[in-house]
Amino acid sequence: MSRIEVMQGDITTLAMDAIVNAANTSLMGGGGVDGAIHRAGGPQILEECRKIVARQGGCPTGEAVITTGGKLKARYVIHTVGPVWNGKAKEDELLTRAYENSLRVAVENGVKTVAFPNISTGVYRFPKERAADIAIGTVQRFLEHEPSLEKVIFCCFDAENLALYQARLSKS
Ligand code: AR6
Repeated sequence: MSRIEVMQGDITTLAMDAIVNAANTSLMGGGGVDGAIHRAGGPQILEECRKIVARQGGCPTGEAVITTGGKLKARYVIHTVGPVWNGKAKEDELLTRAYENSLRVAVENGVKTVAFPNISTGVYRFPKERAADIAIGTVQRFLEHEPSLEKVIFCCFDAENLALYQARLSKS
């Protein structure tokens, strides 16, 4: 059975070991899924983000950091920063690294189940098809050599992303 699943819904409601946040380099919150996670998880998440910022000065694009899930059902939030789409080749690489580093941080913290939003496909305008190919390919490659991860869910918010993920995952 595949360890990868796709669903449509609000990632803040999921009872996973960790959910991933599509944050920005400041780690100080924002709109979209970032705003939803901080609202639902409460101030403890921002408090931990502030400590990370004090320690390392934010989170560079393509990197990932972890905090408590606060009031969420998820135990942890893994904050990653996807690239802003400008049509340059390095943005594919940065999106790949955002997924890889989120998975690496998950494994380092004993996470067995993790849900991803469709990173960079909102405000950051990364083309959805291209982002879906990168997200699925990166997670599949990572899982090949990482048996400790039991489940990875792509939590799509919009119907367009859901259809793209379903089409790709039904073929693989
Ligand atoms: N659950 C799951 N997915 C969601 C939710 C939700 N509750 N809300 C939105 N999405 P975006 P980005 C989807 O814009 O493009 C923030 O201001 C949304 O439909 O949240 O990486 C940050 O602070 C889209 O498919 O993130 C950054 O400044 C996906 O989540 C900036 O936006 C990502 O859209 C990051 O931009």
